[in-house]
Amino acid sequence: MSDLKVKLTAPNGHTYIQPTGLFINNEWVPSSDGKKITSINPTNELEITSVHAASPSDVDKAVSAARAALNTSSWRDLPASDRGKLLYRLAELVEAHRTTLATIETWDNGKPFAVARDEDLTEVAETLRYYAGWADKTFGQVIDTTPDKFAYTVREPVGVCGQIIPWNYPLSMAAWKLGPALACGNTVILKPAEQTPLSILYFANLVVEAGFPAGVVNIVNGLGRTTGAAIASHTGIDKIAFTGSTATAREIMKMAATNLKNITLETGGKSPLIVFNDADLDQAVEWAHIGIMSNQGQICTATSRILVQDKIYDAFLEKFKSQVKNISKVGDPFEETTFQGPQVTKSQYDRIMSYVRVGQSEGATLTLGGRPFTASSDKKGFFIEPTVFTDVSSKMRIYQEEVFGPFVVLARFSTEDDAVRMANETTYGLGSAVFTTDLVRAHRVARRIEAGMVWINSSNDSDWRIPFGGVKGSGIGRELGEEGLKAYSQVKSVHVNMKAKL
Ligand code: TXE
Repeated sequence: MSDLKVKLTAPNGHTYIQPTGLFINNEWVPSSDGKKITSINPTNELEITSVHAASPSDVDKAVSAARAALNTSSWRDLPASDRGKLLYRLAELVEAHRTTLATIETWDNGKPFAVARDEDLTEVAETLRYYAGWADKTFGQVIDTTPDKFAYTVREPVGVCGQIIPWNYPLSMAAWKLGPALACGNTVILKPAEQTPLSILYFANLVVEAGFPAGVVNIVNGLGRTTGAAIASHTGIDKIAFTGSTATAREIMKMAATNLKNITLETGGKSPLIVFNDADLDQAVEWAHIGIMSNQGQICTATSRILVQDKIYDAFLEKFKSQVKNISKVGDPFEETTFQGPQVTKSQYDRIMSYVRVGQSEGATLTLGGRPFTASSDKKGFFIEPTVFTDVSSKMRIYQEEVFGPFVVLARFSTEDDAVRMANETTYGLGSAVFTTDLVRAHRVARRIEAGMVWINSSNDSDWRIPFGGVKGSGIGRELGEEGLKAYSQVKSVHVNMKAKL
């Protein structure tokens, strides 16, 4: 087998061929400088395999391929309905390869296999299908002005799009970005996160099988500061879509300024979940648990601050603690009953553990967890006990900063105004949740919260048909839904003068 693919057997016994090269122009190629990145299994800390890492000159090649594809008739002149058919076929192939894709995702990322298979992969296929449907439904308007004149608008692709994605939902993040970009006729250079480079390379084979012309989708692994920076600053790229940390988003904005790239950014959050006295307590507890402990707490919209009204605070805390103890089964992600696998990397694990120390030094009460979890006799793997801090105030770092783990803080409030003030006391503005049985209050509070998304009586409900994104330090622009198309097409106005003479 060449250096560009390798036969692997995952811990669940599933054997498959893993591509390891750079995917440029529908071909597998090695990196020009021979550099590679190694992928580690977070469950046992063993190496899975290494993949090629793109140098700036490899990024140049990917940009040339994407630019050429943008201007070839097999893509440029492809009827929009046929673009939709390609996306639809890709969605079907994802379904057909669901087990392999979910296996790779769990092996590389550590998320429970049942979740990868049933939730992530469903989302990938449905997102691609959803945008397949939009491909021939994005068109302009006719605008009448005077009897002699009118104008029409045309929705054109933005061009070559650089897409930089994180490791918490590798395939879903790819689908969120590829779906609207391809539906609108763009070409793409996608950079997966260096922590989870594998599943998207397997997905690339499906792009070829679906029939996408060469150069339309290019996938280049590599480190953020080299490959990512080469994409963000490349003057041959017209748009950057990024999901990741706010700090990196700031760097990307600066680099994207080189040629005034169109940008969309989805960054972190410290989303509040507010529980009022009149809430259905059991429901609030269940959703609060899902909202922070799912996906090992590695969700940008995780409702990581729980604000509970005075009268029910004690009852809520007791029920929440027992929910965490009973439901958050930590362990081998390939076991069907596991709720929480390992954190994705040692550095994320260390970061979360450091926040445990921060919380303690700030005087908050460590009510549950806060320790490494031992999943196997060799004590390997980046496992953490689900962690709950109480007696937290808004001045504390653990109230303000994104931890990105199974780590939640609880605080109490008295009035609705207090709740809204405390919810908004953050530089972030991504998600938020409100639990109440008072319909009027639910909608009133939803409007007052500074966030891109509000869940009434749920948390972290995400759906490909509904716009997703943040305000304040949580990002710029929206993904998913019809709104998500706006980031990937631009409007040209054509003025028509029908008057024969001036
Ligand atoms: O993120 P980075 P990291 C948050 C979360 C997490 C923290 C750090 O709080 O603990 O960020 O995670 C690429 N130019 N989120 O370090 O660095 C990088 O290669 C261009 C929230 O993993 O932002 C990867 O592909 N690209 C988040 C992507 O950016 C660069 C999900 C994300 O990495 C780059 C992940 C550079 N200079 C982390 N530096 C969410 N919103 O869901 C890095 N990258």
